[in-house]
Amino acid sequence: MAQSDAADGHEGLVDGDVHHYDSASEMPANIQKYWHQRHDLFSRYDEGVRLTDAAWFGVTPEAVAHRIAADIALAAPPDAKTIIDLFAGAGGNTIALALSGRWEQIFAIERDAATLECAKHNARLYGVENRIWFIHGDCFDVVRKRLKGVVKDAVLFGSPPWGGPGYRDEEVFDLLRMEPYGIEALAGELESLGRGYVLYLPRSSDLNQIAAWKDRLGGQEGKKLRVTHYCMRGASKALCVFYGDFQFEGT
Ligand code: MGP
Repeated sequence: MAQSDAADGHEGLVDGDVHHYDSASEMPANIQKYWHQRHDLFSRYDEGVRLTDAAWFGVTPEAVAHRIAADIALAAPPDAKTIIDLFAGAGGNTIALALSGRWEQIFAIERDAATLECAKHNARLYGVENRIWFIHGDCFDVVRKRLKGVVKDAVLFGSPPWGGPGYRDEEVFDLLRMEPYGIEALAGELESLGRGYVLYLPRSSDLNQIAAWKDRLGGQEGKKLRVTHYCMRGASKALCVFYGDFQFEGT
């Protein structure tokens, strides 16, 4: 599919910062390593999936996004009807949450306008655009102001920026150093907002920091906190921590 505009020197350019690349050689060098993962990230990539260059780093692979969406659907309080994707990015998680069919209302918040355009476009490709309310803005502002009326009964999903792929340099990742929101800042912003929170964090995250956060965001009273590694081809891609009002089989 030719969606490139080589004439102005930006191959793969759709509009502004939005791209659909047709080959690795069109991509900036720092993201070329993701070219071979494109069908893991979006199985329908070849149909015209769009991404900003920055979004490639943080997309949840489609199979992982589906598994997370299924796990949230099962464990969420049965009367919770709304889910809010706080950092929607190019839409990987939001699309999977919509395809799960579990939610009456899905909000997808993204503060970068070009990335939000990608999410909308990709949701359209996957046939779920009309099931998602896309909101441009800072997620904490949006949940406190525009979504004030719904957030208290909602489940919040967050796949925040981790500060780039450099997180891999540390054996145990210090969640205080996530950028731009460290775990303390996230906790402060989210505290007491929703029914439950699911956070997608580096596979090497410091579990002591995750546990320490439990008191502020709510763990299941007297129970262990649920942390799930999501793997592909036998290796963890990332982990999710479930805070708040979730029920898991056997717990
Ligand atoms: P990765 O560490 O860049 O590894 O991302 P990669 O290249 O997929 O290869 P691997 O074989 O070492 O796993 C691993 C996963 O982490 C990606 O699939 C993304 O889902 C996720 N991820 C990576 N980064 C840098 C971010 C980020 O900043 N934010 C979020 N939310 N997810 C990220």
